[in-house]
Amino acid sequence: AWKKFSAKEFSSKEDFEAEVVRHIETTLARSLFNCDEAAAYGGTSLAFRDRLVIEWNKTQQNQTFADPKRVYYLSLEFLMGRALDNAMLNVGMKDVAKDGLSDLGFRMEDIIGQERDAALGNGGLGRLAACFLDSLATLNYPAWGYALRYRYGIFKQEIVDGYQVEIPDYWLDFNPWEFPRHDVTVDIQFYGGVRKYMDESGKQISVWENGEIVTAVAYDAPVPGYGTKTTNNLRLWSSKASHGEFDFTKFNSGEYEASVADQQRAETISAVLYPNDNLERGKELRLKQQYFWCAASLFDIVRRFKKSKKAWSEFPNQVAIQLNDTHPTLAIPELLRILIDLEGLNWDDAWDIVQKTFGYTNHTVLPEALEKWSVPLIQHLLPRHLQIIYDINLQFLQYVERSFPKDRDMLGRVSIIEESQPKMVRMAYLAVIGSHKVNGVAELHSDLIKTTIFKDFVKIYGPDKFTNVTNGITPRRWLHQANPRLSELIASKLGGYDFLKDLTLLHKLENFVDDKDFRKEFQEIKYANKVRLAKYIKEAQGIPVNPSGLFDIQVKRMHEYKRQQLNIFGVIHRYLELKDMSPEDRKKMQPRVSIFGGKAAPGYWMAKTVIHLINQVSKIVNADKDIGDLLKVVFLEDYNVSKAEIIVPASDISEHISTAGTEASGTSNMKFVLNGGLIIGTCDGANIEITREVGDDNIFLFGNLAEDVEDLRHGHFYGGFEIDPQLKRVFETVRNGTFGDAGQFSALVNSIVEHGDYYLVSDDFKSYIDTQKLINEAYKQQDEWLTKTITAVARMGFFSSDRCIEEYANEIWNCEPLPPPEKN
Ligand code: DL6
Repeated sequence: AWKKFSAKEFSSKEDFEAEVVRHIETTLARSLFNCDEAAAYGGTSLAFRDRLVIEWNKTQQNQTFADPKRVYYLSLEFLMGRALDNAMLNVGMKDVAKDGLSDLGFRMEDIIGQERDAALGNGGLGRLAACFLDSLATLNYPAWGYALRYRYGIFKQEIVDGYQVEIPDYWLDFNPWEFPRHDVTVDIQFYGGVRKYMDESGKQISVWENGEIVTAVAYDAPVPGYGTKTTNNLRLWSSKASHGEFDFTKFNSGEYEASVADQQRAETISAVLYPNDNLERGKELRLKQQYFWCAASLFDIVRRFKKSKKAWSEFPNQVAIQLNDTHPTLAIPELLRILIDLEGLNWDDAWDIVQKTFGYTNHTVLPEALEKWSVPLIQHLLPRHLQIIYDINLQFLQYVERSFPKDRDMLGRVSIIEESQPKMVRMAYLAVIGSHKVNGVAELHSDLIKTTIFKDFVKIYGPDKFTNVTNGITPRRWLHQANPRLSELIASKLGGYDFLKDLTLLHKLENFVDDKDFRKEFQEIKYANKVRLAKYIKEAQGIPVNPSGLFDIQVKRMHEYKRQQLNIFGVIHRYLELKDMSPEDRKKMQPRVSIFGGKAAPGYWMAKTVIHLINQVSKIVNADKDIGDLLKVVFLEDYNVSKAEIIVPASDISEHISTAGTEASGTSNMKFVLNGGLIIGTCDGANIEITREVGDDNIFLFGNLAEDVEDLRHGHFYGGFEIDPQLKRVFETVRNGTFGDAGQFSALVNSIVEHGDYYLVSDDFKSYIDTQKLINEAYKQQDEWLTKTITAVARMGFFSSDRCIEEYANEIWNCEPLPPPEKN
């Protein structure tokens, strides 16, 4: 039996079918006579899961024996999407499963479509974490992810009368991919007070006591690598009351509600993902989530380290912890607390260990996204941690004072504590001070953090503490899984699928740019992907779109800095132009389908107004008989990872049009180009490096540069400014009610006309619509367009998340892969 299960593969489709049937009948207790797609999904998942579990156990065993340096990726968000397709791809038996399911009377796509997305994230930051897990396993790094097991992930978006409505996403009804570890629990303390005393040796001891205890329970999910048996672990913490289910004393005295109140309060901690992207709201429950997750994860990491019986000084040689943004920054004072209060180390030794252990990734320079927590709140919730934060600050400021005796203002500027009312803890500063490396996520962004938010810290620590790791994406999900035909075509030309493990091999595709058969097939695949999306749009949204039109796609979180408003104003401008034309002139125009998708944070009113405007424009334009196929506008409901897998391969152009200097990197820009679409974009984030790689002939850049943004904003306020005349006309149309009640959109227009146009929509408008015209013309030259897209795909090798992980491993974590033993 061991032999049979030691392979990651099914030997035949019959084997697979037998496993599926066994699981349906026994594990799921379903009769084969009423076996529906949900049951077939269950059976298929469990059959593949069995294979993963064997390798997962072996990987963990192998890592325990070898005891290498491990990487721990602390991220409050992992936007994993669906697991079954990924598992089939990595186990490598998708074809066998397809045939087997067909014998059983099911289509593979339908079965894959049964799975709920694991949507434990908001956007780019969470999806990046998921890509990193895939690369860490594929490259055999001993690595774990740690996060929270939210009962509700990001909400489901419905559009009702053009408005966004949020529906809770309870995704855990049936989740075969997680394993509860009821034996792996950690008690986490909140509130209480700190008692200090001197021990016999005169050493000061701090005891944090009399707090409220909540228990963290581990849930594990396997993370399989591609083309390797390494299967890593994602550990999610769930909260529950420490004293069991409910309070019997209260229950027996008839206080039924009170008897379960504690339990509910405890469970609330891991109940729901905060649905804000690039925005922090400072809610107590969010801080509780952060500490709960950091403390449970650190306890787990320390427990594992202590099993090795190594000296504490070895800790940073065994453990690298990456802070994905500032959300896990409390891990810094928590590790100090463990080392000093619980393990008895002195401050200097503990601090040395902490700094060597942590690395911090910054993902934004937007002021509204930089985390600050009020001192009174931390004092109340985590009294010992506040003391430790003050101690860190004291040591740090003394160091700064010694190093820069003449710059007294610097102390106020760099202090972890902001002297506001109430005082605030600046989490990004704490993260910089407590880590040995700080990285940004694209070149421009990494430069910007050094000259803006962390300028003083570069002076203090020197430039070497700051580095760049440009983001990447996993080609397994974002090429092979999302676009299997393109992946197959590439494999046929490059002699196999090695490019999925070394994406730089794509460069060899340039040899086929002029190959007639290759070109034809490449073009056919794009068309087929557009047909697939058109079908989806018809089914989901009821809008018929012509797949021969230019598909222009902007899918991402709704945010003013991402400028979906610029896009929709551009669409209105195009609509007005078409209306102005004679029917003959119209015939010469390039048909276009403008596709939008993305969620707005529930409390972000302006972003919701943009969604509403897009839907109103869609209603009017799509019904206009003069326009027909020349312009269709679609807002795709509930954009998520699995929908992205259908949308991304179908673009001709995708929009990455943030105000320069605001989008740290972007990662969907990479996905679209890798799938044979071109970009219209600003000189922002990773667009700049994409341009460098693909060549400026193969991307459409427009707009002002980051270095000019401050002056332009200043000019708006002090010099006044003229709104672009073509944009003015767009505004008049919005104001005259063409797209419904003008009052609803007045704030949107006024934010530009009257309130300083912070995001430079007017400044960039002309350049944007001129570039869109260029695109129309370029698209008509289908042959040249095809050359551009093929060339761009061939040059995208740099943007694999495998490359990122190698850079993190070499420059930040200082750790090595641990390949699975040859014979196991
Ligand atoms: O690094 C991943 C991703 C970038 O690609 C996006 O450009 C950036 O906006 C996003 N940042 C955040 C920051 N949120 N917080 N906190 O989501 O990171």
